[in-house]
Amino acid sequence: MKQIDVCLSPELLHLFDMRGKVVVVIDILRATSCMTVAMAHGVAGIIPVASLEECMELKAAGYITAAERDGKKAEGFDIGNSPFSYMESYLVGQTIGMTTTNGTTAIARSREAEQIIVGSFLNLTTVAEYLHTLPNDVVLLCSGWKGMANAEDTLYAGALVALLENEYSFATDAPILAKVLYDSAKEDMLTFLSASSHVSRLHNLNITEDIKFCLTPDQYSVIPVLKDGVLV
Ligand code: 3SL
Repeated sequence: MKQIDVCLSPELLHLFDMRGKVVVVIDILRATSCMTVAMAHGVAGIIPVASLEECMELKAAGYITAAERDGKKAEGFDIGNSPFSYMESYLVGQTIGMTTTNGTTAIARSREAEQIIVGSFLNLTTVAEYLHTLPNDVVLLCSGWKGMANAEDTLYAGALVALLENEYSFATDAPILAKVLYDSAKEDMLTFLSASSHVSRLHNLNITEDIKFCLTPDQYSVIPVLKDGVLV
């Protein structure tokens, strides 16, 4: 039987053997939601990089760039981290360089995995169906916030575990924790998350519509997959 595990923060990644695994990188608010939207709306590719410096190099090389730090658009770049920014027609067919506080760093730290894909509520069922077709063990990597676990990424990991639990054995107790969280929150995730740290942070930036949208399941049937350093 295939195994599934949940890594609650990239800081725990050194405890995981990623070889041969498929990693689902999760940053519900908002990096992996933005990546899903971008690919669904016709962006050709996203080059995820961990640092602002690497992203600036991509800008200098002619790419459109997206950069977020602490929830805000970083100065000197073209796009911030709202999913609605990625629905614009001028981005169709473009490749975007992207850096965010936690999401792109989580991708960079997953490089040893056999395959890296991007998950969000927006493509939840498509991700579950895709994993179902693969023989690999799976690690659900929650990007968290600056090394700490967070509620929204763990919630999404629990939603995936709920869809996959009949086909996988649990490698550790983390999938159980994530699923229990999801079961207690699934009827009203927005209310459940209202006391969470990142939702409070984003509310202070007036980003309520982003939060609601990022918690909406199954809006798209695309899965960004990392190939040669580019999400396509
Ligand atoms: O941490 C990240 O990668 C971002 O998604 C954070 S934010 O939602 O843009 O604040």
